[in-house]
Amino acid sequence: MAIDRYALAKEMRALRGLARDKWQQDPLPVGPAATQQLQADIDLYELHKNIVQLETDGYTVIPPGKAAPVAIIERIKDAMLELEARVDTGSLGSQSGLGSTLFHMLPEHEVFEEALMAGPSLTLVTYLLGFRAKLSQCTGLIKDSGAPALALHADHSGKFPAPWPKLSNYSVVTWVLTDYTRDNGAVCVWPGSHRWGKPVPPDMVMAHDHEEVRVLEVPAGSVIIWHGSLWHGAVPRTAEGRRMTLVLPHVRDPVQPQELFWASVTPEMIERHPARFCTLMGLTSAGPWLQDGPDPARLAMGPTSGSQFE
Ligand SMILES: O=C(O)CCC(=O)C(=O)O
Ligand SMILES: [Fe+2]
Repeated sequence: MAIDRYALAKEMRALRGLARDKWQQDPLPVGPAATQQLQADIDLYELHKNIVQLETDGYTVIPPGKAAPVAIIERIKDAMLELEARVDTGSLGSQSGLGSTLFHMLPEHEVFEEALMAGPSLTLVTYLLGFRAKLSQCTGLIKDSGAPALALHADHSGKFPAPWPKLSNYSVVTWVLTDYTRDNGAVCVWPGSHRWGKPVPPDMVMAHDHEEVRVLEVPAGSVIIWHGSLWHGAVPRTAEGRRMTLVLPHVRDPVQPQELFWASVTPEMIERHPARFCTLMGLTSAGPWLQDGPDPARLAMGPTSGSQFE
């Protein structure tokens, strides 16, 4: 049976109405005001070195305790393990390079909202994708001992045709939940590759040992963020035990997110966060729409001046 499009439009209108009310108290900036607000946030959280590293290397790491108190890490892990026990991840295969994968976790536990809204990481999302960035996935990765390498790739691959523009359109925020070492199957990156604007050539996808590839040996609690054109992957997990990771990819305003957050967000979730949460959920973007078409009030919330930080 088809989805009732009139009922769906009505439900979306109600949620978007809540988003519009939030926004009226606390609108997101456009034009020079967006740049000024971003600069103020970078100063507030002392992220200047991270911004330089995003420009030069295409990725950066926020140390444990800076994005959120370290206690959040155990709470995220507990929520993921509880979900893993409840959800069937078997078909996805824990022996793939991504590990067993828990999709669309946001509505399952409030701790994921806390991670999403952490000021320092969200500021780096703004730097890469603008204030109107939307959450694209809230996904958990669990890799067991013996998990193979994840092939080198850029996250823009398979989404946007190359040559890719200078700006990122898709950026992953990675919450490292267990220590990353080479034996533990850490993420690895090719610093500076984000400037080439092209996919990893087929003969390089398993070049994890190339001298330019850097294994990110960082402790649990670190938060990594990268530009969508950055070449990265993961080395195999040879150590005992499990590697756990929360990945929060984000997209720019006009890009379609991979997970349907507008379909699972609740009025209670909207109520407990600032207006920006509604934008992350896709509730202030012009689309998607049904027979009701784009609401002019929502069009007015969109990016207007062409600034990369809107
Ligand atoms: O944590 C990993 O193994 C890398 C996952 C990845 O490539 C990504 O999140 O874009
Ligand atoms: Fe990736």
